[in-house]
Amino acid sequence: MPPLPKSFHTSYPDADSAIDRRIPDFPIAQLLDEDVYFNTHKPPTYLGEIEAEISEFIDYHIKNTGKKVVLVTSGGTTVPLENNTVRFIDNFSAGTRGATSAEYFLELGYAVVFLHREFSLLPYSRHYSHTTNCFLDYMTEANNRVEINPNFADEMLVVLRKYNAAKESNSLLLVPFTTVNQYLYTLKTISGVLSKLESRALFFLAAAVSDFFLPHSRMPEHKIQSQTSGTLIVNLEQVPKFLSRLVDNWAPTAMIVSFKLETDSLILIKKAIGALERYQHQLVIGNLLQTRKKEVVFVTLKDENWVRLTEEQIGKNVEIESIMIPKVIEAHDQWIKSKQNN
Ligand code: 9Z3
Repeated sequence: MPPLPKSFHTSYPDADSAIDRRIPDFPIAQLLDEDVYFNTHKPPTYLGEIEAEISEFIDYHIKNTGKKVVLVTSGGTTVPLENNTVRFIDNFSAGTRGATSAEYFLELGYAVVFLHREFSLLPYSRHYSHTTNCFLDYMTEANNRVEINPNFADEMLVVLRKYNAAKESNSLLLVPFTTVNQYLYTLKTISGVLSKLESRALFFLAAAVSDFFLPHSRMPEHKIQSQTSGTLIVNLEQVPKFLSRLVDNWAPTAMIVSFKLETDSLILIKKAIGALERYQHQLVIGNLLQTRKKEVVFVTLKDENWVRLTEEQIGKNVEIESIMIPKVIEAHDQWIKSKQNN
């Protein structure tokens, strides 16, 4: 696995551009909102670097392994309120769904581009990085040397072997984002490269993406001062619906799976069907915030299928992604076949 690009961090605000009055104001909803968005928001400065990495990764797999490739998106996007960002709005997601799913895709033979919120959970390291333990709790001292605590060693060996297999086969590429702007530009760029694989590309969009954002033209350069206004009223715009661009233009022959997150069980299926009708993609996986680790629902325009862990599976710490991902792969294989028959 190549290391994270070292020359930048997505969590640092872009102080150079501050407020730039040459960028036209963000107009209220109109046709082709996505194009307006890209015309009025600058790409992250490191985008070219990421594009080169992804192209190299995809070309490697086209030439050497013939693996199917999945883009897994993971974690929440931020919406900065200031250009030199002190305050921002965040979306809920620890990155568990994405990081866990990536591991099962890798195990089942996919190459994985992991587009994730920087510092959220990562495949393999997730087993150790965000637990309540300090990482030193996994160590012990024996004969003046540091060793792995025997209580964790067996499980760690299993994880280590899978991690090494992914690394040695160059099957995992980590790509970070922090803000919704970085996410959207990077998604667009990756889609362009992945579209080369046509139906053998799969999009698994588990990231929790902001629905609202503060257009660049209205963003103050410096920290908002509390003395001046007393109250803070923030007027946000809707993030344009990028899924339709992805389905229609960026990667029109890839299979696209999106997630629908709700907290009210009464509207989950309706919202999932609404998304399928609107974007015409292949599959929506619905989940409720409260039960997302125990049950999800696969929704297509033909049917809905619940995947639920049994009490016994929950007791044995079975991860729901170990059941979900083989089903997604089955659907992807059918998608590939249907495209070959066309
Ligand atoms: C999800 O629904 C993910 O499964 C979760 C995973 C964010 C719930 P965790 O990272 O949580 O395991 O803690 N992701 C999609 C959320 C989302 O923003 N969906 C949009 C929507 O529901 C469509 S892109 O409208």
